[in-house]
Amino acid sequence: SKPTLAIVGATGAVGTVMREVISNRIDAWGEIRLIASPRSAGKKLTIRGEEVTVQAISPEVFDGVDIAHFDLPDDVSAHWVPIAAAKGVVVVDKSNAFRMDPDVPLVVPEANPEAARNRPKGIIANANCTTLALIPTLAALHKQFGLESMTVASYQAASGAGQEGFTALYDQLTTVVGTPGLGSKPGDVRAALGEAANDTFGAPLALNVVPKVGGWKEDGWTSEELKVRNESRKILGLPNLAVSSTCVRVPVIQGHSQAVRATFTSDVDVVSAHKVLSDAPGVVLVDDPAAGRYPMPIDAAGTDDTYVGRVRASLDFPRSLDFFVVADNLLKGAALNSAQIAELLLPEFA
Ligand code: 11C
Repeated sequence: SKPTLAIVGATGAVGTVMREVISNRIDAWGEIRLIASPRSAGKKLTIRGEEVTVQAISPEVFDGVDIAHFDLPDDVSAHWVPIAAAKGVVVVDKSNAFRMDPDVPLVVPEANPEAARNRPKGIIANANCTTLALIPTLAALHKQFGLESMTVASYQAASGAGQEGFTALYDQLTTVVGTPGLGSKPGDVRAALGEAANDTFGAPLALNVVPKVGGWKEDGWTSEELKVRNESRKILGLPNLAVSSTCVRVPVIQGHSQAVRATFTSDVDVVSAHKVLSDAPGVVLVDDPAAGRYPMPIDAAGTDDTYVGRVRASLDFPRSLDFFVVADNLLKGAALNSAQIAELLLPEFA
């Protein structure tokens, strides 16, 4: 019989996309349970065209479940994931709670699918959405040219902060559009939007960019910047990869973009890089600037692939390429990658 699947955190921004992704991919699953906090229990949500009643999270709700997708806040995942895993459930967890645990593989199917088989704790972690946008491109280039270091600047969408994120951006945009002339004097946008506009992103996002994503960590780095560094190292199996990352929130709804300079151990040129990227799984090369073709979030949003373009040989850095990547932060950046991980496990349940 087909394996039983659970979606934990089924009601959030990623949970909603998760239900769509599962509904639209191969129908490999028997029963699908939707699980959320007691607050959402009893709600009816649609998956595979059928209404399913949301169940409150409890140890018993995992009885008979084969694979569970978790999308919960870090501390809530840290509590519930081991409870599900102790019941023999294979957990695919999207939080940050287990990503750097040496006994938990951090899997991106385009880069390290084999890692999913070795999971001593019964847990597989799903990477951060910013890391995930980079990995299919980096993995392909690394295989061919040997990645040595990278410098990254991100342009991250509001929906990285969940439902609250894009609601806040739409609200702020509505206000600034109704107040013509804003954005040319210090403080005028802040005054129009009020103190509450700092709540979601730390500063207003409409007509602005905010060079802070995540929480503050040691020495001025943010959690998001450290995730890009640590997770890329782990997924690519390059513990000493030199990484410098600056993460920035921009007034985009869906789709995280990144400007990257990557340095390799071998010589690299644009023609060979184009060839590698054209053949890379999960990567679409969009690189015809003269025709106005380069990757952008308005074209990537709602799609499964990661996009790369603006590939240039760095002028002042040997063995280096500059390029621009974009991926939907809720799809490849979250729900889709988890769904792909779960599909890797299917032969074990055949
Ligand atoms: C953002 N990347 O765009 C974050 C959200 O570690 O999974 C996801 C945080 C994480 O705000």
